[in-house]
Amino acid sequence: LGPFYWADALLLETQLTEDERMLRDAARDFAQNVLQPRVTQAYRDEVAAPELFPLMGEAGLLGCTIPEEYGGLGASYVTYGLIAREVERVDSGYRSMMSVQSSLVMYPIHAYGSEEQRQKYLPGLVSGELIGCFGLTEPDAGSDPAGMKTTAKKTAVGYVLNGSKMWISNAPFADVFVVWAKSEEHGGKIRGFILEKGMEGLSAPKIGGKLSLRASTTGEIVMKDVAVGEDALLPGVQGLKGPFGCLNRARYGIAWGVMGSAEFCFHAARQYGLDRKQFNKPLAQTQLFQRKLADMQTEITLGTQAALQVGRLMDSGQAAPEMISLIKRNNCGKALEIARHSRDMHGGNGISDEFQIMRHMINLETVNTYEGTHDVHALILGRAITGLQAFF
Ligand code: TGC
Ligand code: FAD
Repeated sequence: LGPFYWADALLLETQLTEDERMLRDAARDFAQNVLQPRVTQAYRDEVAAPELFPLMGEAGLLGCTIPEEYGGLGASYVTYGLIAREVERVDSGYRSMMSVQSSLVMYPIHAYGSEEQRQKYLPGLVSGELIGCFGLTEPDAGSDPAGMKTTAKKTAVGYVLNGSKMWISNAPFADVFVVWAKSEEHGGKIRGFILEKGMEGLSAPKIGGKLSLRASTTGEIVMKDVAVGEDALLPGVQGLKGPFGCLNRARYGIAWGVMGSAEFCFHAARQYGLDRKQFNKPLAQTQLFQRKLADMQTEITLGTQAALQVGRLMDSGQAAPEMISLIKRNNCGKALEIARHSRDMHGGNGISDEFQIMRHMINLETVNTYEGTHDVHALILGRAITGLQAFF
């Protein structure tokens, strides 16, 4: 029998290809050298950081699965997941900026867009010269996006959009807005449109007062008679399967990303327990502490293995949306639990931003909610298990 590595209990490392490890290492270097030094202050001050996009682009973090002809790396979904894990090891908000750009903006333009739309937007989005956002959620339509009120009306030369979107990552500084609306022309079916910053009637005010995900900027999208040409319509999809096709990719990335946050919290709790003595012995030498560490290690090991398996299935075209619900839900829930335990294990220091645990913990509250809440994913799985939908 071989040795046991506490930080890689089932030897995930040996299951990755050389290319995957190389791109993962590059992402780790970028995350640790560029993102980590700025995150504490950025979080305190709720700093908007559009300048990070070109840096992420240069480091190959944006749209890595997009084919090379549009500037991407043509990398695997496993690579995309590994990158998300490295970025979220620093902060969920930075991963959010990256995954919205990659899965929610570039993916639909590539999968559903015309060749002109691909040529026009993808290279700039890959390099980070353009910043994108994705507008699905509305003030009165969150878990139930079919209830959206945003409309697109046909005109002689294109469409006019009216409505508002809520809780939209990157919106206040976005150049490209992928927005979903009910199209009258298509019998009220949901269609995707690409809007651009500066269009008359389009604004994206920032949402202030967030106590979570403060290093990522969130806004509304307000559309008042925004007139666009025919070329703004994403021609390749109609219905909710359009936005859900994007969400499949982003949710999968989140399942990896939150494991990065959880690993940060686990490693920090272990080190803190080894360094700090109470009752004349290291905290890590107590049974309660060790049990918590064992639980953390177990959940992270199972969560990353499951994410890797779903990634391999995505790369071979065999992944089902329910598999993604399973890992998004479970990994978010477990990461949140791990962060809460780690916070507790750090005692009073656990509430200080210097130790970073509480920032991860509060971020994970958002990650557990967006892209389908923990309970909504339970209902998606429940429907698949029983054949009965329990949403309404
Ligand atoms: P339902 O009847 O289930 O489906 C309607 C149509 O959509 C198709 N579909 C899917 N297609 C591909 N992938 C999936 N995962 C799909 N799920 C459903 C389905 O086949 C059907 O197609 P068709 O052709 O028959 O019309 O729809 P429903 O209205 O009953 O929906 C139920 C529910 C709860 C599953 C769904 O609405 C849901 O997932 N709600 C959660 C909403 C959500 O995740 N919002 C995310 C907003 S974006 C975001 O949070 C970004 S944060 C990013 C960041 O900052 O990192
Ligand atoms: P609701 O749908 O009102 O849910 C409230 C509670 O009710 C939840 O606990 C939920 O699980 C529960 N619930 C809902 N339906 C049921 C049911 N049928 N049975 C039992 N319980 C139910 N959206 C975008 O489109 N683009 C973005 O870029 C984006 N970024 C975000 C960034 C941040 C920081 C946040 C906080 C959100 C973001 N979102 C974005 C929105 C996010 O996807 C929604 O918040 C999420 O889908 C939940 O919707 P809601 O907030 O309206 O909650």
